[in-house]
Amino acid sequence: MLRLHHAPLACSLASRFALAESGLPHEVAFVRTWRDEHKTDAYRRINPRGKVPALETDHGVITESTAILPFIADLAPDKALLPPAGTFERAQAQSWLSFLSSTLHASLAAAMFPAPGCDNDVAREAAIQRAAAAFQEIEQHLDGRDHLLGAFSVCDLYLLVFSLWRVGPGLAGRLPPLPNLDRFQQIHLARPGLAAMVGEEMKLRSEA
Ligand SMILES: N[C@@H](CCC(=O)N[C@@H](CS)C(=O)NCC(=O)O)C(=O)O
Repeated sequence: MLRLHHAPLACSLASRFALAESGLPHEVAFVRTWRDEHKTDAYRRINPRGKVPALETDHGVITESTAILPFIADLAPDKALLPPAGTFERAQAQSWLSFLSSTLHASLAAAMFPAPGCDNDVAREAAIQRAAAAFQEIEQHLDGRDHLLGAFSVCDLYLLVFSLWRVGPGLAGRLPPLPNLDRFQQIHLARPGLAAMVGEEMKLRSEA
């Protein structure tokens, strides 16, 4: 059985989306980060880094979205959530996952939740500029396209989460217009069940 440890509306939402799209049997364990549940000894036994996502599998725990998303895709080959391993297209998928994680996510996190010592206007503005540049690159790529790759993949689910974050703390109204990304968000949120998950998680977060 797969068990995803996931904080509502966090980056781990991409893994929740991917599990739903895979059709694999799974459970979702919500981690209420606003109650510091990710800092408890019990959670650190699952992921010593105290971060989400963490995916419990029959073989052990996998952390990091860029490992979890391909793992889920490979467990459900009939759903074609990623191109087959060993192909050029798979390397392109890996490239997008890395860019989304190490460039887009990192800059958005620095803008929304600055580390101690970086909570000042200069550092925040620099992070917003880095996020805007990453979004701008994606915006150009999406011109005339509905997907990051040639077809739907977990890369789209990962990008969908960061697209939703655009209205998050410290970011709303600070990014340039991104009409291709708006269209992308609308298309992918319309996939069965995804908008309902976002609604459920917004309710959960409203208790924060
Ligand atoms: N590179 C990791 C990043 C994980 C990460 O930063 N998760 C955030 C939520 S988006 C988290 O757990 N934050 C809690 C904290 O740092 O206290 C991944 O993509 O899985």
